[in-house]
Amino acid sequence: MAERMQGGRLAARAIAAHGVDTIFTLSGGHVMPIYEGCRLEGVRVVDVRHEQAAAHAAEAWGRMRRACGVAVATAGPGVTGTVTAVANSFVAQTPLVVIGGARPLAQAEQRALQELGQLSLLRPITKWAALCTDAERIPEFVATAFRNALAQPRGPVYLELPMDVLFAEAPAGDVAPSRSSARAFGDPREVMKAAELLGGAERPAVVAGSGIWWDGAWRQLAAFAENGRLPVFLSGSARGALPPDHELFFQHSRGAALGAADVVCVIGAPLDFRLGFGRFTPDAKLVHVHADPAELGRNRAPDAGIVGDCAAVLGILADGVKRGGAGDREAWLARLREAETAWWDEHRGEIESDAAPVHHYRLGAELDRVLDPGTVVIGDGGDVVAAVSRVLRVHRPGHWLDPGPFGCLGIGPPYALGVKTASPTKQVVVVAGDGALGLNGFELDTLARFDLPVVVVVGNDGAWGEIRIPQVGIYGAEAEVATRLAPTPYHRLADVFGGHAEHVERPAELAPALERALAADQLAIVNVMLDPDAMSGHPYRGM
Ligand SMILES: Cc1ncc(C[n+]2csc(CCOP(=O)(O)OP(=O)(O)O)c2C)c(N)n1
Ligand SMILES: [Mg+2]
Repeated sequence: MAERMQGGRLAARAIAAHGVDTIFTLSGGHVMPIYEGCRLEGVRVVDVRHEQAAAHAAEAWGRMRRACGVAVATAGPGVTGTVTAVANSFVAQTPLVVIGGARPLAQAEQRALQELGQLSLLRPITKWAALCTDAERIPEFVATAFRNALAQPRGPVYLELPMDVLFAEAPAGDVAPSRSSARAFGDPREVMKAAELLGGAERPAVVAGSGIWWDGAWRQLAAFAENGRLPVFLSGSARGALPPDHELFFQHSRGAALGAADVVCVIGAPLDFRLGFGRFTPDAKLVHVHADPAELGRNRAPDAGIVGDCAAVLGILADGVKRGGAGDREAWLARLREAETAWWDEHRGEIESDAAPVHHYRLGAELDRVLDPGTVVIGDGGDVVAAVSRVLRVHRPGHWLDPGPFGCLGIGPPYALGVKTASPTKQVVVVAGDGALGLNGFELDTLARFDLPVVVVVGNDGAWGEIRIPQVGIYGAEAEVATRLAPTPYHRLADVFGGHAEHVERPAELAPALERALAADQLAIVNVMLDPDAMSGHPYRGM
């Protein structure tokens, strides 16, 4: 006879069986048996201050491990609190399992405490949402949840475990994960077409997105680029997939490249607003590699459309572009390198600016100088993140995290929590706008409480800068409505939560302050006073 145990423990065992050693939650009576199950099964429970943060942290835990994290939210306001984070992962196509508590099934439709039709709320922003009504089937439902979250295209799922199901006892059955590791290699005809197009191109450009990280394809990407002598632009989690000093890595000449390319190859990224909805040169041929067939043809029909895993497809294409023989690319590569140099020359004054308050680009340059190449940097904010991301070099894939296509401010401290829990030995730095910090700033308490040494650099322009600057540009200086903040001394939050504090007003103070913060071996908050008008006239992406 199999041992009998509570549903909560069955859930915890199944979670652990999927390689998840930490869950993120905010407590509630409806989900209490899961905590006891985690205690007995050796799963760490990290409790946060808002359910949104639990789901963001679980998503980031997964991003760091290239796996799927778990958040547990109690019934009603617990589950509704996760909605923004679930939507963020839905839009970014990242895996996430959210387990929601619910009033006992026996009280359904009786106006029980915290009762709400949660499934129908979560369904439009998840790949899969289901209710388990039988404790014995919890392991099977957990396995189905993971399978759906991790299947391509990846995404968030929601599993509802009502209170009486979690408290009920059932025999402990098999909890092994039930998933296939099969990879899609792409339609051979399309792969061949892609190799021919790229092999024959005079002015190719490759844009590689987060799929490179998720599919573990950075080596294949490098071989593909090197064999075909293809210039590569990286976005999202793919940043760092080629090291910054790689001769085929380009960052600031993307507009020039997409404006003049004869073949554009987009891998592991959708043709969304970040790629101008695919409206680059009309004459260019498009090779598009994506795991989701519905993405091929969105905004622009591909000339070669490949549904597949980035590592599998690039592994074949790396040989294909070699056989196709790379035409003479050197003039094209030199032209892009010139555009690259021109960008740095144009911005050198800002990057080296000694002005106080600090210029956003100078902050980025000082971070680049001080940070170890193995640091994970999380960008959470508007202009400050845009500026830092243009100047800071990323050395390893998966080491730059930002809100992504949902543009979700507030991911900073929760992502840090997820990343630091997934990879405790990593140095983790959050670059947060003073505005963005407010959304989940109370997770600084969680970071301190769990003794997680993260450095939070607050870019303090006393404003929602990315909105204020165009607002003033459109409506005039008197029209600053809802976009000003106070010059708050955010470093003093360390007095409340515990941790190391730094306050920076001048560029020369930046490097020593950052170094002290990095060496502090505890939560450190570095409040950097930025020039609120420094980013006027810079390209704008926020509306
Ligand atoms: C949750 C959320 N609310 C609002 C916005 C709109 N928004 C985009 S950028 C921005 C300003 C960000 O201000 P801050 O974090 O201080 O960075 P700054 O631009 O000042 O450097 C806002 C409000 C958003 N993207 N996400
Ligand atoms: Mg700001």
